Amino acid sequence: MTESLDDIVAQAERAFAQSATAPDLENAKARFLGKQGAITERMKALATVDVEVKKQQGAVINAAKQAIEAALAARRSALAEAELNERLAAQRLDVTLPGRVAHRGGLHPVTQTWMRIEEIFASIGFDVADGPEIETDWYSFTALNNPENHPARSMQDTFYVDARDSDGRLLCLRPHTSPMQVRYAQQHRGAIRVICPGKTYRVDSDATHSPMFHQFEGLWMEEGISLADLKSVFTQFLVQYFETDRLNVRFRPSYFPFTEPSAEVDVMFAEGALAGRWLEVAGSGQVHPQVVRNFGLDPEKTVGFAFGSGIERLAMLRHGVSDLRLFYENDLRFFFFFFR
Ligand code: 2NM
Repeated sequence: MTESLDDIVAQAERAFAQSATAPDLENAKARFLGKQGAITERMKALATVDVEVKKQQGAVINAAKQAIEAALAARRSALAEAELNERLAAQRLDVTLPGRVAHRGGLHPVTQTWMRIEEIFASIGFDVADGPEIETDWYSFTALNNPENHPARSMQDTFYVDARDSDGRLLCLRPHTSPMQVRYAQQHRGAIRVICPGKTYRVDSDATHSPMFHQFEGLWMEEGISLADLKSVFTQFLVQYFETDRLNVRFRPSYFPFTEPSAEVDVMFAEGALAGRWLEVAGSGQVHPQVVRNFGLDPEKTVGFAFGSGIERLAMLRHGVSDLRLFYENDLRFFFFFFR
C-alpha cells in the first residue's frame, strides 16, 4: 500500500470527472467504493492492526471515503442535470407558434345538398334512382319529345362522345337527368314516384352555369293525381328544404318539349335576405302524351307530372352563395364559411 489516501481521493475525483455517462460513473465508483475497491481494501487491512491504530486510521480512511462519496454525488447530479438539459433542448416547444388545427374532412356542399334533397323526397314517398352519365340520343332527346332539329341537340349545347350507339348515333354526356326517368318509367309498372339526382353536362360556363352541374328531376305517375298534387308535394319539399313555411309557391306557364302544360316553379320568401322577390327554383309540367308513349304506357290511361331543378341553384339560394364557380374551385375558405 504505497498510495496515500489523498492520491486515492484525487484519482477518484479524476475518474468521476472523466465519466461521461451514468454507467461509466457507476463503474468508476466500484473501483473505489466497491467490494474490492481501493477504500474497501484499506478498511479490510485495518482488521489486523491494534485498536488505537484502527481508531486513528479508520477515521482517516472514513474521511477519504466521505470525500469520494461527496465527489460521486456531485458528479451524479451534474450528469443528471446535463442529461435533463439535453432532453429539454431536444424537446423544446415554442409555445408562441400558431396552433396546428386538425381540420376534419367533410362532404362537398353539392353532396350535402344532394343528400338533403334525397332525404326529403324519400320522406314524402319518392324512390331515388340514378343511371348512366353517357347516354344515347334516344334517351337524351327523342324519348323526351325533342324534335330532330332542336338546338339542345347541337354541339353548341351538348357534349358528344366519340362513340356511337346501336342506331349509329353519337353518344352524349346527359344534358339532364330525364333519361333516367325514362329508363325508370320503362322498368316500373303501376304508380311511379321517383327522383333522379345526378351529374349533368352542358356546353355553358359563366357565374351561373358550369359545364358539369347537378340536377334532380322528379316523376310522379299515379291514377287520379293532378297538377294540384304536384304543387302540394313541391311546396312541401321547399318548406322542408328551406326550413321555413313562410314562403309562397307559384306555377308560371312556360314551355318544355317534354311536358304539356309546362310551368316554371317560383318561390317567394316572407322573411330573410331573399324576401319579397319571386325566385325561379324549378321547371315542371304534365308529362307530354308522346313522352308517356315513349315510357311504354298509354297516355289515355296514365298521367304523370314531372319537375326538374338544379342542386347548385338550391344550395346557392339556401346558403347565400352568389357565384356557382365557387363550388368547383376548392377554396377551403368557401367550404368553411358556407358549409362549416
Ligand atoms: C324539367 C322541367 C319539366 C322532366 C320531365 C321528365 C320526364 F322524363 F318525365 F319526361 N323528367 N323531367 C322535367 C319536366 C324536367 O326540368 C327543368
